[in-house]
This record gives sequence, C-alpha cells and structure tokens, in this order.
Amino acid sequence: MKTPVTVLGLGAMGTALARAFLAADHPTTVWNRTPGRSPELDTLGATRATTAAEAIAASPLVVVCLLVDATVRSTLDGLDLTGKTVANLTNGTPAQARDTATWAAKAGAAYLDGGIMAVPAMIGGPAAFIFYSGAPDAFERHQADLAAMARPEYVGSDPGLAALHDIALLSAMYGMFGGAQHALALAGSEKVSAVRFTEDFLLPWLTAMLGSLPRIAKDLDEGPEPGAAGSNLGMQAAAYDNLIDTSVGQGVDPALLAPMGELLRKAVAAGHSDEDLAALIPLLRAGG
Ligand code: FVH
Repeated sequence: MKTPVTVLGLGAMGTALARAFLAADHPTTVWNRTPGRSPELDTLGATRATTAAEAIAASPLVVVCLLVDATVRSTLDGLDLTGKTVANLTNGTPAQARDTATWAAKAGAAYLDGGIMAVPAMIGGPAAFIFYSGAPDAFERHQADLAAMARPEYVGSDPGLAALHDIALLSAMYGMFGGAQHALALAGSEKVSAVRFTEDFLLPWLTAMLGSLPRIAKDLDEGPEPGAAGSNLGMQAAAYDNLIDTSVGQGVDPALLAPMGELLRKAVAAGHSDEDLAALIPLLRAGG
C-alpha cells in the first residue's frame, strides 16, 4: 500500500495536490477550514476529516498548503505532530521557513519546507517541480511520495533554501511579466494587435534573449571574459533613455522600467561601461 498522506488546505493548489495523491493511489485524508470545499475529492476517494487534528493523526506525511505562513502556524499550533513529517508548501520567506522549522522541531515533527513551481493545472504533470529544504532524512523517506505531486528538487538542509529558490524564480517571473505588460501597453498605445505583437514578436524576442542567461550566470560564477561584452553597459545606459522617453511620449507609465535605467547608470558611474549585464547583479546586493 502507498504511504497515507494528509493534505491541509483545499484551495486551488491544495485541491490539485490532493487530486495528484489520489491519482497515484495514496490513501488521502483532507481537511479545509471551510467545510465541504472541493466536493469532487470525495468522489475520487478522499477521506474528509472534520478537524485538522483528526487529519494529521491519519497519516505520517502531512502536506500543508494554506494562504500564508501565519495561517499555517495558527492551524497547527497546539496539535500533536509527534513522529509526523510536515511538508509545508505554503508560500513564504526564508526567515519564515526557518522559524517554522524550529517551531515544528519543538512540536516533534520532521520539517520540510517547499516552494511549488507550478500552477494548479500543472500539478501531476511533467513540467511541475517543487523545491524542498530541511530535514534530509525526512526528504529521503518521502521523496517517492512527494513525487506524486511534482518532481521534487531538494536544495539543502537549511530550511530557508527552498523559499529562497522559490522567491528568486517568482521574482524573475514578475520581472518578465512586468516587462511584457509594459511592452503590450506601448504597442496598444498605437492600436497594434496584441495577439500579433505577442505571437510574432514578443515571444520570439524574449525566447532569444533568455538564451543569454547561461552566459550571464557563467560570468557571475567565474568572472567576466575580458572583451566579450557584445552589448556593453555604456551603450545600454545611453539607449535606455529612449525607453523612458518613448513611454512618456506614448502616455504609458514608465514606473516598471525606471529602476533598470537607474541601475545601468549606477553601473556606468562605477566603471562597468565595458562590461555586460552580469556586472549589474553585484550592484543589487547590499553594499554592491
Ligand atoms: N495557485 C497558484 O497558482 C499558486 C502556485 C504556487 C504556489 N501557490 C501558493 O500555494 C498556497 C495556496 O494557494 P491557493 O492557490 O490554494 O490559494 P487559495 O485558493 O486562495 O486557497 C487558500 C487556502 O488557505 C486557507 N486559509 C486561508 N486562511 C486561513 C486560515 N486563517 N486558517 C486556515 N486556513 C486558511 C483557505 O481555506 P478556506 O478559505 O477555504 O477556509 C484555502 O484552503 C499559497 O501559499 C500560494 O502562494 C499557489
């Protein structure tokens, strides 16, 4: 028999996680603050607990997927977690993960913090993955069970590391969407078709530009190759004024673009004119 699992929280994501466990034949107990949510899980074979305590008692592996960190602590506080592995997939900060790990250890649980890199429709599919950090033995024990939801990626015993990876990827995503949304606002300022602009130009352009990321990462790890900058920062800083001026001229708020212009100017002022985009990253760190 597969490992029994409990899922606390049946929002859009918790429901998808419970469905994935049921599809992989794990005996699955579910609990949600508001009773009766996601009734299709009952038809699929889930056992519905009436309290969080009852749900936790049912399984050695407890997956938690609630709105924010504070709801996790208010839900679990005072409950018996002795001998359980808690995999908390609620979005949070590295500091919150470390605090919750300390709290969980006092409550007798092995703690894994997780960061879900998927939307609900992707759960159980090949593109979804989940970062984990925390108790290495608990990860080893439950790796195959966790794989029912998404490919598990263990990133270290410091419980804060999964959240760090998760938040870093979300930061990249929001930066990318912010840029794309600004581009669509600009195109729309002249009634350019959003569909044609996106399919024929925006997606191919972003895809081509993303190809430069491995080289930026290599420069960061190993130092820049002298004279290799095909698009030096001095040139980029000078051209960047055109992005701001065009936004203003077209009646589009340049707020999402302005910080990058400031960073480019800071890099030039610090003597990095002949370098490439990797030179910006140390400037983002405290004291950079
Ligand atoms: N959905 C997504 O695209 C993203 C993908 C990446 C990971 N996130 C994170 O997953 C957590 C849950 O997100 P969700 O999409 O399931 O969110 P909702 O559908 O809004 O459901 C929220 C659940 O949390 C329960 N809840 C809220 N407050 C409390 C509380 N004080 N005590 C106990 N439970 C609480 C809520 O219960 P109810 O309102 O139905 O009673 C839902 O079960 C989240 O961290 C994302 O950032 C999702």
